[in-house]
Amino acid sequence: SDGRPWWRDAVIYQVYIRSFADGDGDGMGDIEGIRSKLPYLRDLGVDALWINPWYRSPQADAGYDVADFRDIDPRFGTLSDAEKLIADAHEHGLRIIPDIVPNHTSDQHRWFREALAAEPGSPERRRYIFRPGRGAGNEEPPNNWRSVFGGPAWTRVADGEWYLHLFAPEQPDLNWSNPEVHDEFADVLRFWFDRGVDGFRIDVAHGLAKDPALPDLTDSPEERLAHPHWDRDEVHEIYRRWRSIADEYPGERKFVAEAWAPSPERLARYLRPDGLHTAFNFDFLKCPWDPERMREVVDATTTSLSAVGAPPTWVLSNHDVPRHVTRYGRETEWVPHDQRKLGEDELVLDEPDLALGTRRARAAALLMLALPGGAYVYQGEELGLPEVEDLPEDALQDPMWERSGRTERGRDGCRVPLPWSGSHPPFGFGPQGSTASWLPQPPEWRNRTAEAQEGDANSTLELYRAALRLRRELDALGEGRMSWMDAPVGVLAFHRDPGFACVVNMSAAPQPLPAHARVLLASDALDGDRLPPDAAVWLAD
Ligand code: TEU
Repeated sequence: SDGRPWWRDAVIYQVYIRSFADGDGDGMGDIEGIRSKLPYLRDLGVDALWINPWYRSPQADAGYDVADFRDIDPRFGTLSDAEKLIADAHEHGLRIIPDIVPNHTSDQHRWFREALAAEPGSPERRRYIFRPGRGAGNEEPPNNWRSVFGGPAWTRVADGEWYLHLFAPEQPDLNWSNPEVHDEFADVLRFWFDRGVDGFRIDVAHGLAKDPALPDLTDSPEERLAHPHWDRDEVHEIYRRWRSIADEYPGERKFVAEAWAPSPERLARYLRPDGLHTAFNFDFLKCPWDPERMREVVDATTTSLSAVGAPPTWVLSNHDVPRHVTRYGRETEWVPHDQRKLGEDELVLDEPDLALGTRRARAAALLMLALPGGAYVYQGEELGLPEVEDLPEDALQDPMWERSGRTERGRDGCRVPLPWSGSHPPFGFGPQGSTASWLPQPPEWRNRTAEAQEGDANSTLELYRAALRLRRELDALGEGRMSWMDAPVGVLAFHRDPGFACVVNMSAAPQPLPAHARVLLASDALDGDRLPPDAAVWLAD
């Protein structure tokens, strides 16, 4: 590399800790499991691991309800296990980026227990957002805000006050107009930077600031850009302080924001030399398999982010959305449940064509890894895993299932424990002899284990390995300039300097490849010298 910061084009692998690998046989992944797979991750060729919340937590929302930001949940290990993992990962050339959850705590956090025990108006209550209710006897919530998981965003406590929770009632929102909250998180960041972490993924980065007047939501067009609790101006002040803390440390520590911004321009506001380094590009994730829209997303992303000097990122899946093998195998476009228009509450889903979805997912991997900037790989996407859509109802654990009144099955289908080896569940998820896995795995995953794919040149695992190897070798795939090439309708083709091209065929017919180009890697067998539909190639040109 030419001395540019590592995070500008890093490939970051998302470890959903409870479903990655189970070191102690309790059916839930843990730090020891991650440690045992470091050679696998190094051989895959990623640069860093983002690890979902590992803090002490009652697990009401799979760890996004944090009871102690300075300790590890006993289900996952101990603080010294985490320190050992950070050191071992660094030995393997892998950086570690834990999740941080600043929008809310667990209702079991010391602060919230103190708030409940204290008087209305007390300093303990002012760490959260407590308000009297409406109506003569306080019996109505203070406003009409809704929880992302369904139901009102307010819960009433014994003395009649209500507290705000944009997510589950077990996740009370912190009050970011209180300086004590700022100081606490500054200290938590230092706690982990001192222990060697290379950055943080910031949960709900767009949600921390609330309009102090707590006005009702009106669904008016103005509200989109001046929303009472999403993407408000005040959040940027918070991240300026966080950036200055990160910059106190050597080694380019970095932040990635989980911010669902209404436009790429609004997303760019998080990304400044004195703000955050990167943010997930959810426009790319949400884009259906459509060449015009895909090209628009790539253009809008690169234009608005280069205007602020930030690298784009590309992400296809994570632990909150249906896996993209399944999304791309459907006619119906996937829309996040809280972004559906009124009356569209329930998506009517067609049966996915998983063979089609798999071909597209492989092509999408080559597209994503050839674009300028950084990329995220969600655990299991390198194995080509589809969404598990037939989990039995009594196995579902996502709070969204109950909170939505059982209308949203929730996010468990993308969180099923990984299949590593063997011919039947739990597919080597735990240690020798263990039969436990916190969600059941489909028996047909026997063909998708890491073991079954290793060494099979046609497997998705080997496609990812080959792509990541080339990405490290080719200068063009760092910050090499990108330019679109002329291409037939339905084909995305772009050049990266020097001497590299990527062609993605999103049309229904086989397409000729540019003359004189040498194929470096293909997501599918070529049809003579033509690129079949739903396939992509990397070329030396
Ligand atoms: O997700 C945030 C989240 O779900 C919303 O902010 C977002 O608006 C919506 O999904 C998009 O339509 C994060 C975590 O990734 C998730 O797992 C947690 O449940 C949630 O925060 C609460 O901490």
